[in-house]
Amino acid sequence: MRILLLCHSFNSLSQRLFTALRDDGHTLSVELDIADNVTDEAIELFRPEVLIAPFLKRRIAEATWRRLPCLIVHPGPPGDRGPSALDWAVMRSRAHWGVTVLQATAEFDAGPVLAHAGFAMRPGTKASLYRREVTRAAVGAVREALQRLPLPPVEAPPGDDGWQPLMRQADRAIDWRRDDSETILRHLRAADGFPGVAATLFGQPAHLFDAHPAHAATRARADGLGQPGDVIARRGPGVLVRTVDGAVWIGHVRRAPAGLSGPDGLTLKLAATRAFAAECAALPEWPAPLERPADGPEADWDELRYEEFGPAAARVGWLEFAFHNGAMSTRQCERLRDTLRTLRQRPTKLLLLAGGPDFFSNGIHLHDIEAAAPEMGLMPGDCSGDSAADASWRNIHAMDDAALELLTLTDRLTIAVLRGNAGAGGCFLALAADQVWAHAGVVQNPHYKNMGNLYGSEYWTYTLPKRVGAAQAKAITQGRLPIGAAEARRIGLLDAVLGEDAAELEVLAREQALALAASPDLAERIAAKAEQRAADEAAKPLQRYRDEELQRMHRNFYGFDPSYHVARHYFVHRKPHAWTPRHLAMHR
Ligand code: COA
Ligand code: THG
Repeated sequence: MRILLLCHSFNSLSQRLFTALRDDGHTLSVELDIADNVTDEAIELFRPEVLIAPFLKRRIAEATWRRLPCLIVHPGPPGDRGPSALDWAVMRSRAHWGVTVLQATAEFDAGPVLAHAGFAMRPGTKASLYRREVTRAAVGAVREALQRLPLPPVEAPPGDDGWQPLMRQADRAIDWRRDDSETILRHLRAADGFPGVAATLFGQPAHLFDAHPAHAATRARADGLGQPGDVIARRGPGVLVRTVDGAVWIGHVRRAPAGLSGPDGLTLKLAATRAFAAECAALPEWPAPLERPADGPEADWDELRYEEFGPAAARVGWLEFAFHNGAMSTRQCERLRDTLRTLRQRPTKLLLLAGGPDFFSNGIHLHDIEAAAPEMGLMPGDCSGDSAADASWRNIHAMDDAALELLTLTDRLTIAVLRGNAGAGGCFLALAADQVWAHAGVVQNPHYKNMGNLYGSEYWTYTLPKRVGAAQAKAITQGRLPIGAAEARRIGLLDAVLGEDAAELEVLAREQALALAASPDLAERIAAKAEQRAADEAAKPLQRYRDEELQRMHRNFYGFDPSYHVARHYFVHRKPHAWTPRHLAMHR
């Protein structure tokens, strides 16, 4: 079928559907929801048989939904309607939730239901549930809905939720003096990644994000310190806030209204320890041990976590780096690099790099970089050559240093395990490992050009052509399109697709890693890897790849063309697109 995706932005769900439906053999094109006449024009040009709206905030015009079937993907079960579906589900601690594919009619989300799929809820953030459970269910439901076309709509179980209004900050409010940790966590999870919960921190207004429970040891240590609402310690990006019954970690905040403010009057989302740097200076650092279990009494929250398993002769290391939104600031890159250095001492045969549960990595931290730019006036390009360029330069070097640790770890095998999506530099960080494994739902964007024509770094000019060949490397980087797991496997960007989601992948990756670490030819494989690396180094040193890439990046950051600075500004402030990028609007 010819399918037009109409979306507010080409977000993760839209990208997943785009890759899945193309895999199924459909012909896809994308139009961003800019104006009704632009949508009309897209329909004229592309002549789709069906329009799918995976992520749409505006009403589809009557002339459009009368002209062709328009399928709305709603992140709620049949009968549920409204713009804050998942927020309410998390807030109300619903045990099960779902996704509905319905036909657009005059009333929001009230049209005939074509398909729906359910899932068990998990104590994660709204954004995490959206990227994992909702997205997986949506792919299934959309496929089912397409098979039903042009049949009459299916019978759906009558929903009892009905219309739910837009959730307001008043609905999200927390009271440090009254609410227990569970309530605070629930409210913050329902508001994460957007819009956060308006509250106070250090007695100052801020929107809070990225909350995590304090585990047993931390709670014991916090006992008796400060009053509910007081910040008592710091760790990584986050601060520890006392609650009436313990404490919670707050990883990220948007301060208001002082400092650099975006169009919505709030500052950028930054690590709490950065946004409140002055206030945090006096706080004690309460580190968590790097090596610790994921759950149980010894579990604890931090960005990095390491564990080992397997017999002494076939030991496997598992390193997680759960950086919020997969964005890696200079500080985070340095922490990863230092951790990789210490792990060289471990007697492992295999090191698995498991990234975060929602994202593997999205490369350099664009919000952190933007925060280095002075307040920008009418000309966003004015900031080229200022401290945002310096911050970018430092971040790229730190990212390269982390990739280099992997590339030069030649006395064991390394495997990137993609539990979530990867973008830009994050994809090439994965390619610095010997193998890349992912589950079927992982979408990668292994290119840089969408961010103001960045040239790219992370030794991609070494790793990408080596893996996929020069022609395919060119097609990927010029094409700028998201690549699903199946296609990535076909073209050699992935070595294995294990399981349907992150949970299945985690189990299968551990099994396969143990088998690989115990395989009789492992020593041979490691020797071959070291030899290959030495031969590659002799042919062209890694430093030269790095220098050549950085020469181009220097031009992107400091040169005459401000495209990168403009694109970054638009990205971090979520400014709406004025037109659909041409690599997506294929009909144009
Ligand atoms: N730096 C800072 N923040 C980033 C980021 C980065 N590199 N990549 C993603 N994010 C943030 C987004 O701002 C957004 O923030 P929010 O929680 O406030 O909403 C969140 O992560 C999710 O991003 P979003 O674009 O909504 O997710 P998605 O899954 O729909 O799309 C990408 C994923 C990778 C296509 C998109 O995030 C992207 O283009 N990222 C930039 C990649 C890049 O150019 N990196 C720099 C070059 S190395
Ligand atoms: N029929 C038609 N068009 C549609 C839908 C439909 N467009 C997309 C829409 N479904 C997806 N669902 C919703 C449901 C409610 C709202 C938006 C999208 C909504 N919006 C508020 C408004 O427009 O005033 C504002 C919400 C906000 O600010 O985020 O209530 O079924 N034809």
